[in-house]
Amino acid sequence: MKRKGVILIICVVGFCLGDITLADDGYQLWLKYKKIDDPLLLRQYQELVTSIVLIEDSKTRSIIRDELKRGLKGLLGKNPTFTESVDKDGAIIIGTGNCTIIKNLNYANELEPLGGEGYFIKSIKITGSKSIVIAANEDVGLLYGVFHFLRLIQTRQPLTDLNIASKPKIQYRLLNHWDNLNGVVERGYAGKSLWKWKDLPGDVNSRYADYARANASIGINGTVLNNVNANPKILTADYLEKVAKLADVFRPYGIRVFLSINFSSPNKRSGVGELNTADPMNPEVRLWWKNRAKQIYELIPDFGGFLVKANSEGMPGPQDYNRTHADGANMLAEALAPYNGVVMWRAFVYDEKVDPDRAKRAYMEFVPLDGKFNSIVFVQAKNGPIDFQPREPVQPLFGAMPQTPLMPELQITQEYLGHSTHLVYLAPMWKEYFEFDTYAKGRGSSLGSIVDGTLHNYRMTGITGVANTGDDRNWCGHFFAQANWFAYGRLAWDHTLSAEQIADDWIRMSLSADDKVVSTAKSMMLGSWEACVNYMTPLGLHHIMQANFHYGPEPDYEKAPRLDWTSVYYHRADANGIGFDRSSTGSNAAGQYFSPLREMFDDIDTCPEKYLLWFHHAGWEHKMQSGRTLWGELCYKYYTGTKYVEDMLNAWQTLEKDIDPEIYASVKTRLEKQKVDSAVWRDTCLDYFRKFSKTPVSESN
Ligand code: BDP
Repeated sequence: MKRKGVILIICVVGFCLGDITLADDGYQLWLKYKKIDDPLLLRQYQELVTSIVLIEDSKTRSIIRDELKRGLKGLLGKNPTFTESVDKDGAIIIGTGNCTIIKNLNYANELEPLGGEGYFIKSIKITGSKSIVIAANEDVGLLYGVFHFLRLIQTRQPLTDLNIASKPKIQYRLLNHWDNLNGVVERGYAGKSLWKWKDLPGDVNSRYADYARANASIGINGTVLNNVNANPKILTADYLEKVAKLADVFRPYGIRVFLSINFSSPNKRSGVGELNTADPMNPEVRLWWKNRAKQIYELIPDFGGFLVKANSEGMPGPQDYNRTHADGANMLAEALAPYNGVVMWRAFVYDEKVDPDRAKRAYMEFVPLDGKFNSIVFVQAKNGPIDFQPREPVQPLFGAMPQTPLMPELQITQEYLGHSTHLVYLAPMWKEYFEFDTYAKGRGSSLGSIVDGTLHNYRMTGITGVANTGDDRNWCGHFFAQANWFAYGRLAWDHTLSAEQIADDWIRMSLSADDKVVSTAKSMMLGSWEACVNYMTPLGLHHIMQANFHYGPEPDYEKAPRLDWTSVYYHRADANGIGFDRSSTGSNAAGQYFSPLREMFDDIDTCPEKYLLWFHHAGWEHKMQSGRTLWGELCYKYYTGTKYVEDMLNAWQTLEKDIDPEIYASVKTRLEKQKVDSAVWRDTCLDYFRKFSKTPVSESN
């Protein structure tokens, strides 16, 4: 009896003492601040960081102070001391140009080009003491600088000879939440909405601040709270009061709130307005929007603006009144103009009447409107011409609207990439888009240079990502999906960062800094997108997804006869071959690109194979660069994709002893499912296409 008691006590103590033994539920994302386990490095850091000089006179600075306390206590195992003067080595001096110490250091010239959000981090000597200065023009720049500084320690970077200056390449770096007011997240795979509308404005969930903090740590500065398929109710007084509460929480983190609006809100049929129309040319409608804007800004002085899905997938819009997208957007711009808000008008339109080829429609509707939008209107276009497919060529609108700031919409939530079940690291995909050369002004006209405004000198710049967050404890469902949120923020700040660098940082911050773990997890992540393309839609195939659900494959038109635009419409497999002819002999979507891209895509022999079946209906015997036939290559790609998933699972299993057990187990379960489901993808597609190719599936070559 006695012995049993002793054993029990030891177990309890063991559980309580070691953070290591407590499972990691993923809530802390990449802000875990686990103690540096290399004693030598720990000592070096402890010597270089002894005290903090920070005058605290704003909410943002209190946040900075708390973050430093939490970060340094965690990483270095010691509470930093806060002081007002520098008298020994190891002071971290944090301040804007107005702070006396920074002023005395004569940094005005260096601060000036950093703008409101930029910062620098420098190693300096003050009166003989080794110090580090984090300086910025605004408090929010300090917050970003402090997160960068903590990241240096989290990722085990040297803290000597620092000379870092950073500012965002893109001005508006937003998340779009496709969250409905009833709590259901459209295309959400991580639980319900984070916004507890029923409880607001009275009950302000502590998670709101955690959300803002996570975003600030990666430089996201705005959030559209509600679904683009907008419920008009969001503009009622009740909801605006709730929105204002969220805005109050987010403000000190540098995050502005935006709303998706329903274009017919002024119409009484929407249940919100009192008019008989929503025609953008009607003076009463225009006044309605102006009054609503005034009401919003009274509650939320820094409100960011409106996002609009109009005349798309059944949503109302100006075309209902024979007006153009520009008419609609400009009316809203007129209402927001007095207040420093913007309109983000989506170009996700694909009206069948415009052209039989869906891929061409947005370009055809929007290019003629270039130059017709008010100066505070963004046109927000998805990265590809169809719809967040595993791989698409860039939407040809980019480059073709030099007078209109185009804002790309990326999708962080994996609607078409295996939901939150598949491990798919999206940074390599986004990099492919940013680096895609549109040739809009000759060679070197990358998408990145359009988005950051350098190519066309845009008057404002922006980017958005459809969020993958929900109220699951770990925010994103799949642990690795957190990496996509992280990567989106980092790339929105600086699209020239490499996918590898971002993965490296994320793993060290979120999982482990152990070399083996870092290299194994990184190699899993880096090839995971290409693998997903291969087992879902290789060689330019697209949209062969189960109708609506968009998870599994659905290549057979017979199974989805209601939807004339799915499946067969896209893959067009027949006895001769497979693929959508978008060359000059077909829909000529290739003709929407700039030369020499259009010629390159148009010619089956020069079209990059990754886009082959996007632009061409290629024969089953078509010779591929590998020497295989198209059919052989298709089989090869599908098998390569599924093989990669098996390899990921095996690689993950080698980490069992090195990482947190809860993360290990949850990822393993998902990888096992991904293995099964990717094989279903492969087999369903190959079985189906085999009916046309009339050639057996070959696994080996
Ligand atoms: C599609 C989604 C749908 C969205 C739509 C959009 O399936 O849920 O409402 O895009 O972006 O990809 O408006």
